[in-house]
Order: sequence, then structure tokens, then C-alpha cells
Amino acid sequence: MEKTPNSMRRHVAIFGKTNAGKSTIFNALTGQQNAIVSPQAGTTTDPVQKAMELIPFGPIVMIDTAGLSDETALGQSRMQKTKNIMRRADFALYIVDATDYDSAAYEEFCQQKLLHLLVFNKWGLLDEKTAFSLKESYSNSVPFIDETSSTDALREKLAEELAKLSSERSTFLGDLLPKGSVVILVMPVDSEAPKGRLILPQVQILRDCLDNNMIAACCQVEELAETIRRFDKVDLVVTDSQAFAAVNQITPPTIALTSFSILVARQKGSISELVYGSSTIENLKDGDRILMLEGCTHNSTHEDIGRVKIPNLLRKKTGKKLDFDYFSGYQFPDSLDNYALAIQCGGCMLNETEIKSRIRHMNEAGLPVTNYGMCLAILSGAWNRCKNFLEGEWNEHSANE
Ligand SMILES: Nc1nc2c(ncn2[C@@H]2O[C@H](COP(=O)(O)OP(=O)(O)O)[C@@H](O)[C@H]2O)c(=O)[nH]1
Ligand code: SF4
Ligand SMILES: [Mg+2]
Repeated sequence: MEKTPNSMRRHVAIFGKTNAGKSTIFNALTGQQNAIVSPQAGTTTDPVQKAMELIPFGPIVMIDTAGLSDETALGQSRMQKTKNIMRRADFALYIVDATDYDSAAYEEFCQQKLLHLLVFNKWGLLDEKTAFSLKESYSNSVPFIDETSSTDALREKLAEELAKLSSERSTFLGDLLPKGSVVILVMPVDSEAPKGRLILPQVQILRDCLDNNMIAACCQVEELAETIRRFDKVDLVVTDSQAFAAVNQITPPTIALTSFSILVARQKGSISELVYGSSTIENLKDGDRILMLEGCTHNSTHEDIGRVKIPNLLRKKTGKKLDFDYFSGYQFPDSLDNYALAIQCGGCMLNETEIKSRIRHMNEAGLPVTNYGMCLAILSGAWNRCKNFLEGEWNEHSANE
């Protein structure tokens, strides 16, 4: 059975003060000794994460964090890591040591506006009066006595809450094209393609065509002209961003064009912010710094795009001296002050919540952001076609023909 990729799983993160029992509950829920449990405050230093099946909900990623109350210098850096986790959490468990409840800390956590369940650990140690008053004040909270008697109830409650989250994972193409549309997917099999398989966005978009009763044909750039000729009418060509320039030339102007990474960005939300960000490329000035955000550290796939192709093309297109800083995986700069533009990769390894939080954060800081796919579309002269298609103008245009 193919494992659900982490980027498609709901992320559940465990927060709370040090020694509240976060790692104990993380181990109980995951059924393994993944996190170190200790009476020593600050034992969990880096977040620990584990992909698991939460029955009856489905596949999730559970993340244990270091705690939100450490005042030491080392503690500050741990807290920063904990806060970074908040960006990608779809849901949280806030663990409280019920014998030492700190309402101010909980209220501060609530300001993050993360959907969560409040879990009172060490419930068995409470006197009856305190237990009664906590239960009265927090009716939706979950008491946790110990692993043996409380884990199943907590799992069930968590599954129930996750099932309530609205699913924003809408279709890639189903709302852009009608049933029966003909879509050609251009997938270069070059040295960067993984041996013997397709990459995630290719598989997802092919599947989306099938789900929406479209007719999908796959080919490499060399066969694109021939593939187009074989159909009476082709509605859309979806290309790997690397091949934008060639595919743009081969595809007649009557056929819509987009790329895998643009469709992924749209499905993960925030497309309008990215479209705005890409329009600021023409305003770049000498000495501007550009923040490059790569969702994973990889050996070769895409590395060249972010490290070589985009910088070279951007310098050539703008004629400006530009500097590039790189952050990969879930790393993200503390300050955005020195940047003129951010370019996020397609983000196939990052979950939707992380991408949306990043983009919202950059927006609030006034930093325009675009992504690799849009950037390559602009730099290869194909952007206007892509934009028209995304904005739905394409349907009217083809209907009028
Ligand atoms: N008595 C009691 N001790 C607990 C319970 N849960 C955790 N502890 C203890 O509290 C300490 C801190 O637990 P840990 O899970 O490492 O807390 P974290 O810092 O929030 O990850 C450890 O010594 C645990 O054994 C509980 O339900 N009852
Ligand atoms: S799109 Fe981003 S996350 Fe996906 S493989 Fe490329 S660099 Fe990694
Ligand atoms: Mg811990």
C-alpha cells in the first residue's frame, strides 16, 4: 500500500508548559516510545514528529514540542522552534498539569487562535473539589488519568474533532474545466526525474483529471506537438515548470497553458497573493535581497531551479544585481525586513496550513511573495496565458470561439 505523504496528512501538534506531560501523551497516542519522558524540565529539545493512523479518522502527523514556558537562553531557541510548529498545525492538543493549572499561560496560547482540545493531565491526582470546578469551567476538556485508562478516549475525541475540520483540499482542475475536457500533461523524463516513478504533483493532477471525467494524455516535450495533433480539440496543457519556454512555443495560443506547480499553489490556497507578488518582479532594484524558500532538502530534483535557473533568469530579465538567501524544509527567517521579494517553491512536501500561514505572515509584513512556477512562467514569457486561465477568463474566451 502506498503511504499517504505527510504533506497530505492533518498535522496535530502538542503544546503546553514544560513537564505538563506532553511527551507522555504523545507516546501514548502514537503507541511508541518516540519522545523522551522525564521529570527534568526541557528534556524535549527539538520537536519530534510521527506519521500515524488515527482510527477512525485516518492518516495524521503527530508532533511533540518542547513546551512554551522555558525562560533560559536555550529555552528561547526551543520556544522559537515550538512557535514554528504552530504554523503547520491544523489542530493542537494543549496539555495542562491539572495539579498546577496556569490560566494565564492557557489564555496566552488561545491568542494563537489554533483549533485545539484542552487536556487535563494528572487528573487522578486532583481532589474532588478542584476536579469539579475545572470540569465546570472547561466542559469540552478531556481528563487524562494515565495511558492505560485514558488513551482510547482521547484518541476518539481527537478523531471526532479532526473530522469536523473543513476539508479545503478542493480539486486541482475540476472547477476550471468541464467534464470531458482534454488535458495534456507534459512530464520531462530527464536526469532529475526519479527512477521508475512520477513525482507527487504529476500523480495528483493525473488522478484529478480522472476524478473529474476528463481525458488526460501524458507525454514529454518532444512528443507534445504530435500529441496535440492527435486530438480534435485540446483544452489545456499542463507542463513541468522547467519546460515552460519550450512548451509555451509549441502550444498554439488557442489552448490554455499552466504548470503543475501553479495548480498545486492554487489548490493549497493564497493564489491571489502569489499573483500579486509575481507582478512586483518588474520593480526589483539593484542590491535587492530575495528570500528563496525550498520545501525540502533534496539531492537534485528542483535544486537547480532555485539555486541556478531562477537567479540567472531573474538577473537577466531585470538587469539588476540581486542577492539570494535560501531557507529549506520548515526553516523560516525570524525577520523579513531585509527582503524585497520571497519566492516559495511548489511546496509539495509542505502541508497546506504551513504554506498558507507563511504567505499570510509575509503579507502582513508587507513582503510580496510568489512561487517558483509563476516566476518561471513570467521569465519564459508564458505568464499572461497562465493568468488568464487561472482567472477563469479562459472558459469565456474558448466559448466565444
Ligand atoms: N503522576 C503522574 N506523573 C506524570 C503523568 N504524566 C506525566 N507524568 C510525569 O511528569 C514528568 C514530565 O512528563 P513529560 O511527558 O516528559 O512532560 P513534557 O515536558 O510536557 O513533555 C515525567 O516525570 C512524567 O513521568 C501523570 O499522569 N501522572
Ligand atoms: S516543490 Fe519544494 S517541497 Fe517539492 S520537491 Fe521541490 S523543493 Fe521540495
Ligand atoms: Mg517533552
